[in-house]
Amino acid sequence: MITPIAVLLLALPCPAGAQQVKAKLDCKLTDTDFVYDCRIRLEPPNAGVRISVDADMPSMPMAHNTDPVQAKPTKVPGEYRVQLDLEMPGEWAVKLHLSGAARGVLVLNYVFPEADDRPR
Ligand SMILES: [Cu+2]
Repeated sequence: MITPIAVLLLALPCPAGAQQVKAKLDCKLTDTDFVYDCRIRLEPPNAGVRISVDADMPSMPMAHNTDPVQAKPTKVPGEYRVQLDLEMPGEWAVKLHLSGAARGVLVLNYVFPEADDRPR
């Protein structure tokens, strides 16, 4: 069982509406090993936010380097989908680079399940 983790936005230099943005992440393994379908939920569901996603492993600094992927907004306000192609399961630090209506970087530590945990 994977528990989504929410972490505060690190830097929001916005004097007018210094608002905290949080994110939840929920990922499922696809039929392809190490490829995960992820859902991101922003709270509050701010319109006009773009999210670019990359990830690395805290336990293996510099060992991995994923290319940034743009998350796609769904019809649900504040919800985005992104497919992450990781090189191994385990704990990754997923970085959400926010731009547009909210700016900053959210870092979410998330444990990605192994293929054995795939529902059948
Ligand atoms: Cu690794």
